[in-house]
Parts: sequence; structure tokens; C-alpha cells
Amino acid sequence: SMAHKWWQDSVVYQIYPMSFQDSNNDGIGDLPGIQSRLPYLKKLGVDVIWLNPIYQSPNKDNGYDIADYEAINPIYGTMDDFDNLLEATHKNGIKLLMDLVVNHTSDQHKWFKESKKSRDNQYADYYIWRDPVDGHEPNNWGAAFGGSAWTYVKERGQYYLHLFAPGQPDLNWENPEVRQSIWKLMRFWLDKGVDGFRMDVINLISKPDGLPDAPAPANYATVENVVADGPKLNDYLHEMNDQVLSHYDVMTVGEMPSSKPEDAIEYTGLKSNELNMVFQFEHVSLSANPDKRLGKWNDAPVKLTDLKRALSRWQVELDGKGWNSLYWNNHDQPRAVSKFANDDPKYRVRAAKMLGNTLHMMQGTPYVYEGEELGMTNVHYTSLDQYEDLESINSYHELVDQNHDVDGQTMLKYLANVSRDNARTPMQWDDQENAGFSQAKPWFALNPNYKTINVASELEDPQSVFYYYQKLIALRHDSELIRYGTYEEVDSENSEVFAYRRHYAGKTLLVMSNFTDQTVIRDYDQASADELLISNYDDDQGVKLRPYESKVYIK
Ligand code: TEU
Ligand code: CA
Repeated sequence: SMAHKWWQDSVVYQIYPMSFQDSNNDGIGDLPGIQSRLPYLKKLGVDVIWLNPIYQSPNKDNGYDIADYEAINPIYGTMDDFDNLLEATHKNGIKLLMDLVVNHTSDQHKWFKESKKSRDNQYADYYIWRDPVDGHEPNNWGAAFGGSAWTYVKERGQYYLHLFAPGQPDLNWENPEVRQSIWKLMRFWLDKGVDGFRMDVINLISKPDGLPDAPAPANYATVENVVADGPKLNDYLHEMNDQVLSHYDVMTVGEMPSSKPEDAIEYTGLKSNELNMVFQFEHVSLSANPDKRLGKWNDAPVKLTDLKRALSRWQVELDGKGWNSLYWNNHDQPRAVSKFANDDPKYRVRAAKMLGNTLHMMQGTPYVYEGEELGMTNVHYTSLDQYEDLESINSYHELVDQNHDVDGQTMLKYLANVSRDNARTPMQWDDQENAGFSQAKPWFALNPNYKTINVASELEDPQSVFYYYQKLIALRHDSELIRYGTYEEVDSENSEVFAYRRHYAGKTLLVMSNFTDQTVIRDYDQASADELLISNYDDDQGVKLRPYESKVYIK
């Protein structure tokens, strides 16, 4: 048996800096704002903070388009502000992860500005350039945020590849100088003392040989499948580990759309010397539209049996071989209580706690996305002009206006259900003007429900979602059974209750969560259990599970 690493014992809190806390009243969250909220995070009990990108950027994709990896975007503050934040975070006993976005840069990065000038300059080979084929794009790939994945540049008479927006050109990892440049910028942050990286779409960096066409419709969803887990990915991650990561005591989590448990074991395996864990996408992609032209856009409920199968598979297959990351939410996903449970005020608090329970009793490192610990909900927009996110806006124009794949009203329902903007409304600190986020008009409108759902009121209410998350985190810190126990699914075909056991050193945990608004009866031998560890109802009624009831027994 192996010694456990600190990141296996940690709970991570994700901060979307633009929407967390504004300190200088320009309506945009910033680094001093984050620093001022460290006592709140300390109270919640998290061990690690992950910051979405804060680097110099034109912010076409909110920082996922980086123009200078070694500079702070002035909207967030200065490098001194960053150094202060890092120091204060460490003083509070909390570690700090940065977002590493190196599949692509911004088109405003100096590497790209040089690269596009000619075919023979120092940076000419930093990006993926191809000659036109019969006067057209080199292949049929569509980009994540609409249009072709190729943009033509007259100066070179060539196209460059961008899997995301045209302002996000893909780096050419085949070029050893590109890799050296990346190792250098990683060392810049690690030498400052940051504690690791969340790596953006890191399994897309090695493109398939010959860049073959994707099956129709060649939109992002199908292209991703062709590009993910490419031929040299293991080599690159090995090299990164050897050159950089292995020289520091850090944690890494690779965002890996479409990867399978066997891929994750390859990259995070105990002997792989690559990454520590991955963000898999299986459980957040279950309701994808059966019409492939529409990709992720849908308003279908997630089937509980599908959700159970997906999460259970990762639990079982990685046990003893790799390590899971556990998440419901992030800045790209709709709010979990709205998507997987029920955000009706009648059920919201219990439903949010139920989801927390279901995830936090699993094996892996849990991630809490800002506001999840309050049970923040989707924003339920009804018109396109309320959206900010380029993916949401571009997809509407492409699918509705341009391709007529779907009608406008239906697309608006899809956006309301899964748009990334649901996650990006500002943090709800109190019921005062602008929810305590800022004294100025926020860059993006608040969810109007901040009057009732906010930190101040939850801190006053012992029954709040906040205190429930605080307890879940404390229980994990106290229990090897919760951290390391093996996972066994219970009653897998049941479509109402998500139940499982964990086993460790002769002890057993039984978790049962009712995902419906009905009372159901389930007997998993809980009567013989010794102790009720945590529950979202005051009293225990044994085999009776009330709406969204979730409870954990230990024996
Ligand atoms: O996301 C990559 C990704 O695969 C998707 O979740 C993406 O956001 C989109 O919804 C596809 O439909 C990462 C970042 O998390 C995201 O915010 C960035 O926009 C993207 O990479 C590009 O850097
Ligand atoms: Ca600000």
C-alpha cells in the first residue's frame, strides 16, 4: 500500500475571479477581493483554491485566451496583488492552483503575432499552419465556438488551426521550442510558490497524424473525439513531468473531455509519472442532444440510472490504480441543483445538500465551485441579449439563424438549461445592493434570487447548505473510510435512489440519496447500521426516504 499524498486528502474550492468579489468597485471581481474572502473559505474548511485564468488576456473567452502567461490581467490587479494573495492564502493554510491554458494562446500573444507574419521567423512553427487544399480549409473540422476550426492568414497564404475561437490559435506541441517555452512559464509560477495546475483541455494537445476529417456533422463534439488522447500525449505529459512537475511538490488535474477510465489510468496511474487526476466529462454529458448537429444543447433531464452508471464506473475502475476528481459544477456547467436535482424553493435546500452528500462520500478529491456551497441555481434567462458567453451566443446564431437546425424558442430553452453563463453570475454575498459583490454595476447581471440565497443569510442559519458542506468537508478530513474506502454500488438499476457502500479497514459506509420529490421506501439493511453520520433531514425514518432525502450510515 502506498502513502497518501496531500492532494488525496484535500477539498478544492474553485474561484471564477471575475465573479467572486470586487474590491475597487469597477464591477469586476479581482485578486484583492479574493484575498478579503479568505476567512470565508477558511470557515468552509477547504484546503486548496483553484483560480480560473487571471493572466493578461483580451478576454474573448474570459481568460482562456492568454496574451502573456507571466503577467496579471490589470482588471484583476497587479503582480504584487497576486504575490500578496499567494502569501495570505498560504498563511491561512490553504494552497493555490493556477489554470494552465497551453493547448492554445490568444491571437494577441506575441508568439502568434510573430508567427502569422511569415513562414520563416523565430515563431513561424509555434502554431499549426497548413496550406489550403483546393483553395479551401485543410479539413472539415468545426470549432467549439462556431464556424470552421481554420482561419486563413493572407501574409502566410495559410490557415491556422483553432479548436476554439479564432482568437485562440492552437500551439504546435510537436515543436520542441514550444514545449521549452511552456516548461519555462510553468516554472515561473511554481518558483513563486504556487501549488499546482488545473490544465485546460490538456488531452487535446497532441493532434492526430494527418489531421483526418471528423465524421459529419464535424462540429466540436465530433472533432473532440478525433483529437482527444492523441498519439504523443503520453510523451508530452511525461516530458512535462520530468522537466518540471517532478521538481516541485505540487498537484495537477488535467481537464480531459471525452476521456475514459482506461485513459485516466494511463495519465494518472500510480506509475505513470504524468498527472495526479483528471476532470472526466462523462457524468456532465449524459443529456447531450440525440441530434448530433446540436451537440451539448438540450433540455432533457438526466436519467438517474445513467448518472449512477457513469459515476460508479469511474469509482470502481480507478480504485487502487488512479485517482478521481469529484465535481458537479464548474464555470462551464449549469448549476448542479438545477440540472441534477430541483431548484424549486420548496426543495432547493434539501436537494443541494443531497447532491453534496452523494458526491462527497465518494473516493477522490472533491471540487466545490463558488456558490455551490450555497445551493446557487441556474439563472433562467429567456432572451439571447441576457447572455455574455461567446459559446452560448455564437451557438445560437449558428444553429438558429444560419443553419436552421433548431428554432429560436427551443434554443433559448437549451441555453437556459446548459449555458455556461448559469455558472458565471456573481457570487451572492448578501441581500444588499449588488449582493455585496460590488458597489458598482457588476460586469454580468446577478441572479435575482440573491435576495434569498446568499452567504450572509446562510451563515446565520444552522440548517443552511453552507453548514452542510462545511460538515461534509470536516467529515472527510476526519475519516480514512471516506477518503480511501473502496466503492460498491447498491441497487444499480433503481431509478429513484442513488445508493452505494464504501469499505475500509473493517468499516462500512452506506450512502443513500433520493433523487425524486416523492417519498420512497428502500431497505438496504440500514437498520443494522451503527450510526447515522449525516443526513439532510432532522430525524431518521429508517426505510422511508422523503423527497430528496440523503443520509449516510457508518458501521
Ligand atoms: O473547456 C473545454 C471544454 O471541453 C468545454 O467544457 C467547453 O467549455 C465547451 O463548453 C465545449 O462545448 C475549457 C475551459 O474550461 C473553457 O472555459 C474554455 O472556454 C475552453 O477550455 C477553451 O479554453
Ligand atoms: Ca475590480
